[in-house]
Amino acid sequence: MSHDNCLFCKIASGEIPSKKIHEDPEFVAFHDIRPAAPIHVLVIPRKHIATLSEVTPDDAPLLGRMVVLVSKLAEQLGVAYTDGDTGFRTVINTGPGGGQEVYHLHAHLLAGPRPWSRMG
Ligand code: DGP
Repeated sequence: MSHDNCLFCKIASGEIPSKKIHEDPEFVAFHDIRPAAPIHVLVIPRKHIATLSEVTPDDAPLLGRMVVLVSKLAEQLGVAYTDGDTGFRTVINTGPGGGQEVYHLHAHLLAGPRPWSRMG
């Protein structure tokens, strides 16, 4: 499950510290160390999947639950879309062409008053 020398596997296992806001048997969510927005959380599966380009149909239920978790966390953080100007952005960078830096699948959850420094 865990890949040697994968930063986010080590964060998921607790070997490397992070500011976690959620943990369950399948997923971990923690604050991005280099926030691009007032709220910037990363949601990762514990399963090591390097990029979105290598997911298979077998991963569909896991990815579905991951997106539902992003929505639930947005609600907990007080940024769910209800009405007016509320809401958040979800980003999955894939490969060098997509600006991916860490090769363990992760969804960025970004929110808060603009302007944002990156991804904006
Ligand atoms: P991406 O470019 O999509 O691969 O985003 C990787 C993000 O991971 C980037 O926004 C910075 C964040 N990051 C990198 N190293 C660490 C770390 O050690 N801890 C935490 N919390 N975030 C990290």
